[in-house]
Amino acid sequence: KTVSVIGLGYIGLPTAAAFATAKVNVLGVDVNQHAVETINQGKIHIVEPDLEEVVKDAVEQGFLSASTETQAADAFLIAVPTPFKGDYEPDLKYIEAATKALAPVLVPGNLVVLESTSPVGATEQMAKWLAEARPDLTFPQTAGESADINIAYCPERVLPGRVMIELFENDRVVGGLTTKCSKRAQALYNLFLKGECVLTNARTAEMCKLTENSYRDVNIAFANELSVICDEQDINVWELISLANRHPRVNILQPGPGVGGHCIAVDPWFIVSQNPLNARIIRTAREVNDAKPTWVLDKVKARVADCVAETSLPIEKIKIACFGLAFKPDIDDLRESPALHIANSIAKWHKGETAIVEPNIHEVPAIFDGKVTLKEVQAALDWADVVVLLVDHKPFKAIPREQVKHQWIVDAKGVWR
Ligand code: SAJ
Repeated sequence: KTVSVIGLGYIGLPTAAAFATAKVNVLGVDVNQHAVETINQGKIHIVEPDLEEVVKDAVEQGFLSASTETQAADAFLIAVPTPFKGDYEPDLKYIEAATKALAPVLVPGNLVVLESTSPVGATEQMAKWLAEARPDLTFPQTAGESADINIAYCPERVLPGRVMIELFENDRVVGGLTTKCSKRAQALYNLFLKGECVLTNARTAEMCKLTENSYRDVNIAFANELSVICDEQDINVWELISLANRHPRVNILQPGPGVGGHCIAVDPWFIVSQNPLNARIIRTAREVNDAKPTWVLDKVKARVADCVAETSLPIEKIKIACFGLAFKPDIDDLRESPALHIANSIAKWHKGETAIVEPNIHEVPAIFDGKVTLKEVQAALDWADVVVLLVDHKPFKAIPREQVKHQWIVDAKGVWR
């Protein structure tokens, strides 16, 4: 049996590696020549703990190889990006391109599984594209259970940083266009899955993925809204939440500088764009979370103004240190990071010096245009007048509160409260 994984990014590559650990022959396909060459050398082009070892072993043992060309296989998994186009509308162009590249190599008996986060109906659309490209084959939408080709949707739900654990252990939802499609996809994932593979239809599986990330977004928005309310009311929101969470049926998440990453800030819009009138809480949650970085930035400006007023120093002499750039704690991933965005806005706005502290990187990111310096934790604390905590990285949490003697603090994560 051969499985072809189309799209070798944050989801596709770990999934390809997972199949290879089950001694399945995996052909990875990606349009990125560099990624393909890197993988064929047993290396990886993304950052994810424990992935490189698994890819190296899989390539050395001959179970995994990569190519820019789609080739024949028994099953195909599509894990390409689904970005926005225009006004938060999902863009299926990469799914369409992958589908069109795959259509010519399809043979009766093949299974095609879509993994990309998708709006409801995307799997049916993919099946339509395949049927148009291959009128000589039969598909589930017209041939039902007797179709030549089986088609299903199976979203991933792994947490970046824990992918090589969660990929095996999490339960998965599989939604086929027919029952046989679901069962074949289930049998495929069961080759490596330790969690349970639960069956439904394609539309429910698509909505399930969007629902999971919207649920988290709405709950983070609740925490972020509370943080703004508590600031006005002179209440420590972190103390408040820890007290409220002592109620047996209350479990509030943590406020922060905003919501980053590539999923939680994106997927709810897929629901909103398909249901503009009904998705009211989901839309508002997105707006609340998206507004948080500007709120934090305004707090920083206010603290700097206080510092100017109280020290009588000109603003050019005020030194600001921003702690944390990553989109969440203890990772080096800066993509779609509210902390990075806030630090960059501070550096652009501030007339004096700005420093950044990010223990998980070694160079100042290009986005800062040379306007900041990268400092060590203690050096930055000793140097700065105003400190801004944006990410609750472990090394920041380890600093005793007495060491942060600064009078002007903006703490978006409640670490130095
Ligand atoms: N955040 C808060 N407060 C919290 C929790 C998170 O502000 O209490 C922020 C984080 O700092 C970060 C953002 O939310 O900026 C998202 O972080 P996350 O850890 O909640 O999620 P991701 O984006 O790393 O991964 C999510 C996961 N989804 C859910 O937990 C429902 C993961 O399981 C999905 O597979 C992933 O999205 C995805 O790829 O869809």
